[in-house]
Amino acid sequence: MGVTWWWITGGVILHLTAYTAHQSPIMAGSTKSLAKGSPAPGPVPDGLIRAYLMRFCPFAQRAQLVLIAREINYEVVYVNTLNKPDWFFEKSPFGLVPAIETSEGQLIYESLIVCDYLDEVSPGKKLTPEDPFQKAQQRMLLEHFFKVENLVFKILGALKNNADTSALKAEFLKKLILFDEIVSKLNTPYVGGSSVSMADYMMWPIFERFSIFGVKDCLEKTPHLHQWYQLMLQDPAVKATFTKPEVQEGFFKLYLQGIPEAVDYGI
Ligand SMILES: N[C@@H](CCC(=O)N[C@@H](CS)C(=O)NCC(=O)O)C(=O)O
Repeated sequence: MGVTWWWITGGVILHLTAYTAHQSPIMAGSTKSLAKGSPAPGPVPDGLIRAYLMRFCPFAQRAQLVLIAREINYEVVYVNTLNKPDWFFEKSPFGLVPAIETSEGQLIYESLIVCDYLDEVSPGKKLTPEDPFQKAQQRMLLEHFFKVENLVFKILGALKNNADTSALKAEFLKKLILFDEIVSKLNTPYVGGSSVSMADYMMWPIFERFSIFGVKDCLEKTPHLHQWYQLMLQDPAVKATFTKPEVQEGFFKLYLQGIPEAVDYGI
């Protein structure tokens, strides 16, 4: 049986699972990410899923939210995405986190695909509705959300280039207000109904980062999303993966300067 610890390091919470029979070698207990030159991790112990993550990556957080919400036994290998080890491309061909690996050596990458896989293989109540129409509704809602997400990444691009972000932020607010109207018509506390579901978790990591993109105040103009945001803050998986804004900001400052150590900020 596995033993699970929760470690809180500089506001970053690590969920590490060690097996008495299969104590993971360097990675699972490692607090720093693996960078270029570091040896490839060994095989994944039986009964575990290994998640290749980066602490501050919103896409990686999606995977971690699902791993936690679905109570999956997993270990984490943190990868330095700013200075990647060569072997990482064998795990994730695009060189992106998240990716997961099973003890049979199956590899799955791209956050939405990873999350669907994790939800499908785990026993118990699924995060994605079984009903085809409800499932389609969640997917359509996410398509609307991606318009908001795309603008966040445009703002990120502008910040990287030291460009003015005011026009992009104004466009972002417009899109967020439109999205708020869509969410208001759902008339449910979570976007998929009365309990948290896959779409909520796919959206959350971007909302958690609103402050680093300088758009957190937009939530004051989007009451339904603001209410949803407050509700999501109470969710156990969100609480377990939450990174304080000041820690996010510390990472982000270094990240914008292209400093590879950014990914280990706070530890
Ligand atoms: N579409 C991918 C995006 C993942 C992604 O962009 N991850 C970033 C970290 S937040 C990464 O690994 N970047 C490394 C790189 O761009 O080389 C997904 O949804 O999983």
